[in-house]
Amino acid sequence: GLIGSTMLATGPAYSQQPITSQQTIAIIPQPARLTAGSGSFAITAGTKIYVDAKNAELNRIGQTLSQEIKKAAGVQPQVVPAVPGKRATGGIYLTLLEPVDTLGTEGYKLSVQPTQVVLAASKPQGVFMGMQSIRQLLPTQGAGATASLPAVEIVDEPRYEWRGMHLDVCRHFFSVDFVKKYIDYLAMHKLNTFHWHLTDDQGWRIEIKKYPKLTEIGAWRDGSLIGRYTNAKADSQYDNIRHGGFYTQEQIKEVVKYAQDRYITVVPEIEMPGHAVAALAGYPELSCTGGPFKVERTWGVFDDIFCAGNEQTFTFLQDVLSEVMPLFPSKIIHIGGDEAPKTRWKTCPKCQARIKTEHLKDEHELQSYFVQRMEKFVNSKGKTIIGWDEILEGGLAPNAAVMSWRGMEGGIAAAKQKHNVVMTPGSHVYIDYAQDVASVEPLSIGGYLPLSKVYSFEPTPKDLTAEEKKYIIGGQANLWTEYIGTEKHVEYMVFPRMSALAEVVWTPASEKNWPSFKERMQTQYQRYEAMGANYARSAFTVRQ
Ligand code: TNX
Repeated sequence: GLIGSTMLATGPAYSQQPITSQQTIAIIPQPARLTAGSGSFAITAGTKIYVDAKNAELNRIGQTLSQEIKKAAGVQPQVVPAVPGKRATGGIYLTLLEPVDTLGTEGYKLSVQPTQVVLAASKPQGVFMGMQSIRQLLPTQGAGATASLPAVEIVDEPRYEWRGMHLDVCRHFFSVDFVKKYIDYLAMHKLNTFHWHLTDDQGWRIEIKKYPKLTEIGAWRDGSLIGRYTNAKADSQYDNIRHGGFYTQEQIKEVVKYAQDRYITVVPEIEMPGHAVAALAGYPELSCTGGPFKVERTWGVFDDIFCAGNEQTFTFLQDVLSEVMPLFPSKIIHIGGDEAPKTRWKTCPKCQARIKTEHLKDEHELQSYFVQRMEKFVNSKGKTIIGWDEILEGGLAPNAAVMSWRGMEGGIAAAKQKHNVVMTPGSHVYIDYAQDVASVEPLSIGGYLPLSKVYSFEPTPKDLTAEEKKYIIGGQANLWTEYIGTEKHVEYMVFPRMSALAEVVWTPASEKNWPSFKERMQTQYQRYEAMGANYARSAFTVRQ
């Protein structure tokens, strides 16, 4: 049934190993290559962080490391320019490799010896990733004067280029400060893509100057549904508490800059043609019926979507994207595409006329026409699109990437058609699902998704050819927030599953090891505690 994990029930018993220096090394995600050394590097009041002179990025990374050391060790190392060709004993060196190494954009080498620490990479991104590993070598609680780093040699690089976490800020709104905190969480897990779900039926969350009603009207709803997942509309089922909020373009820029400083790409999602009721509440003329509409107070899939027969729809969406795209340096823009019922299009004269004039077979091809038109526009601005796997129906737009959420099948089909794919199957990485039996967990959607199942996720399907496998660019976990209205609840849902995801998308498959992960998680929990982050203690519960 839903609860029961054969992996947990029949997996090898993990025997306690004797305590060695190796055991104090608990890095998540597990690095590609790691060899424990002997002894340790002592952090003292005199410890300095040396960075390549005049490299602003390395200097910034050095400052971050210095603050992290302060938290763990009580002393705050000074960040100073390195003298070329000279390495002082007792120094922590952050440096770029010359000539550029084979480690790629995000790879790094870290050598911790009793005499010095050297973190080297081809790019500052790599140094940033390595810095996250150094953070995890530090004691989890303030160890004061005795703080040290265990000796270790690491050569590391990520398995996938897209290592994503999604956050739905539409079903419930979350503040700029919390979004930044979420980005910090991604960074410490060496994740590099933040998928920001900005528009949906229950709220439009991004300021668009040309269409002020999107946020004046679309960002607010009169109440939320209390109780189980249902489309029931009885007034008594709503809390009648006005809920909402949105981000100004200035705030969006601030978040994007914050993420950029942490080498995280923010991918905005603007949903079309479905999940559009909040937009239609402000601009009902973009629907097939003309409305009127209210921002939805409940969850689910709604029949009223953008009208594909109406030229105004395309003008509107192009205008919206024209304001959105300059805010996000990301080369890729998410255009949604999921769960768009064809009910209205079937009876809409303009949509039917469009099907005729464009020689389309049916409404699925009409959605494909819709997406292809939007793709052309996005491509003309030098960017590309990604959409949920429904965009395969009726024919994939020529340059579109696919986010496969209804299992892996959509992703497999897209890879075979030579389109890039991000795997986010509900079965393994929908972290809005419960971490234990429903009776002991907060109300949620979707069933049981234990940590072991997230950990067992394999983004690249085995039955693809080597050539097809190249199109699987990564994996992502999604957090939909129908039932998640507080920051603490978001943290509860993402932790510890974010750690499992990190290991899925960063660590080579050969180095993944569930018993080792479980043991390293004991230290990771202490880090969560030190950060004040909420997490599900139920996550390791074994159910059979
Ligand atoms: C399906 S995943 C949706 C979301 C819901 C989610 C709940 C996807 C592309 N669409 O609108 O929030 O299920 O798990």
